[in-house]
Amino acid sequence: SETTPHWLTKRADLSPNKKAIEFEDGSSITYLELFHRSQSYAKKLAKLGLQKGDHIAILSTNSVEMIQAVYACSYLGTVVVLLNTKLTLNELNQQLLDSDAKMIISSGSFKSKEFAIQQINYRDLESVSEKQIGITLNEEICLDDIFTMMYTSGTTGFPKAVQQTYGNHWWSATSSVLNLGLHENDKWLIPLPLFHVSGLSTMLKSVIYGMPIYVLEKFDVEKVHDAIMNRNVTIVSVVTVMVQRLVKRLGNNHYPNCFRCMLLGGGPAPKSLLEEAKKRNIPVFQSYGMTETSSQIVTLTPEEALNKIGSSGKPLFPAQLKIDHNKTEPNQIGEIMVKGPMVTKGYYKRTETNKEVFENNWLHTGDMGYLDEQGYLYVVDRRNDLIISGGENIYPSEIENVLVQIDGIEEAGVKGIPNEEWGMVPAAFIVCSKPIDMKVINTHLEKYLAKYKHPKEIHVINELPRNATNKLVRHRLGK
Ligand code: S0N
Ligand code: AMP
Ligand code: MG
Ligand code: MG
Ligand code: MG
Repeated sequence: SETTPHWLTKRADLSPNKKAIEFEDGSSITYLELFHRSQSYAKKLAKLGLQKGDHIAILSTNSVEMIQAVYACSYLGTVVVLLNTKLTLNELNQQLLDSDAKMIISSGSFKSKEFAIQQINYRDLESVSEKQIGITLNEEICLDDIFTMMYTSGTTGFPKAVQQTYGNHWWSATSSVLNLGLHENDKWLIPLPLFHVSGLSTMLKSVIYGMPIYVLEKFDVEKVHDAIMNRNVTIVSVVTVMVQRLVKRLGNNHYPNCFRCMLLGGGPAPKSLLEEAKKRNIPVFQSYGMTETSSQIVTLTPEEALNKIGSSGKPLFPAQLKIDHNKTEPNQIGEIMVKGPMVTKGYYKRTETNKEVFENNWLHTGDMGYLDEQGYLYVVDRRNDLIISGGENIYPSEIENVLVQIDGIEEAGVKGIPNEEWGMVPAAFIVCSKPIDMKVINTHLEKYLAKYKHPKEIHVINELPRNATNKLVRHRLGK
């Protein structure tokens, strides 16, 4: 299969002293430093017995150590499993076991947890000796090899790991730059988590483009506002709730002219918000993409960003998009299907699902949309039952399954309801065989579900709406 020189090695050779990453405290590191640190981590991981093909999980908010750990894995040829820091221990253990991870690397704040597999934190790793191991680190990257895995609910069912190859990430980075271009002064801000492809893809762009990134540990409206106003950031990736907070923070002020792109993805955006942004000259570029497409696959062009409000744009240069099989007429709604070298080869260990969602290399996204006369995509609806809250996915059946574990809850149905802050949030409807204390429910939810998945409303009802085949009809809940 096709190989390239290792991206970070190449970049450290081409631009050794160029700034690679800038942090909140004003510190920064160069590509050469990032290269040395990542190679050092790789040797330490090898010393701990990890080797090519092994799966290594990373649980961390954004940090230089996290970035080094990801690149270290690429030097060893180990697959990186990126874990969402908001998940409970139970959810994390499910993913650790499902992903066949051999070890979990975390920041210190996640140390005391009882993980199902061996854990090491950055501090421990620092103290491992990297001497006398006699391993050779990868000098090349094999584009077909799996680099990362991230859990997402996909079109149906429970979280499953999307496998992203080096080639997927490579094509994602190059596709993006063919659309947005690369300006000499570009600096891309990452307020999004590196455990999502939204954040990770920007981290990879830094090395592939030779473009500095400014990395926040986590989103903070003041810090993002300050970065755009005062730190010469030219591009930032965001989800809708962040645009809302930023627009509010901006007030009647204006962003500097060098700020050229607010790349919006990860979910729908209300038209009123996009219009508000346009009025204030905020260069919001709406995009459409998913974990399965290794970030944006459809994006508005710089020329159209403020003229095609509501549209997500056209497929990026190497990508194709169609609506269903036979919806060739414009403005007809159908399922969005995508194809291209940034699209995943499939979910880890989900042979059956993979057969269902791929058709001749076209991916069924589960999202509904249409193309206008000029071929611009409009996404009209989320895939069946999926709730996107503040850019995080919530799958109703996951919550339903946790609720029915509670003694006295016989049946549960969950659906998304609109929410001004988060877009959509889950509401639960339960059928009980005895009175239940809300405290009991909350304690149970705390243990098994990340906070953002907790239903914002819980209604006790007599029976769940079902169809003729006894299947739960979620959209009829509460009606
Ligand atoms: C929006 C974020 C930052 C909100 O978190 P915040 O403000 O830090 O909250 P906390 O202080 O941690 O908690 C306060 C309370 O709020 C609850 N809460 C937190 N998050 C959520 C949520 N999402 N929904 C509902 N509630 C939430 C907490 O539980 C807490 O509650 P209380 O007070 O009761 O204890 C954070 O959610 C965030 O970072 N979201 C974004 C995640 C993300 O990156 N999503 C994108 C995933 N998709 C992709 O990666 C594919 C698309 C893509 O690649 C892309 C996406 C965007 C932009 C560009 C691209 C691209 O193509 O490159
Ligand atoms: P994720 O599942 O976290 O990878 O997020 C991808 C999902 O977010 C997609 O499958 C869509 O359901 C949703 N999404 C992404 N972009 C848009 C958009 N422009 N409009 C509406 N929904 C979107
Ligand atoms: Mg998904
Ligand atoms: Mg947070
Ligand atoms: Mg999402």
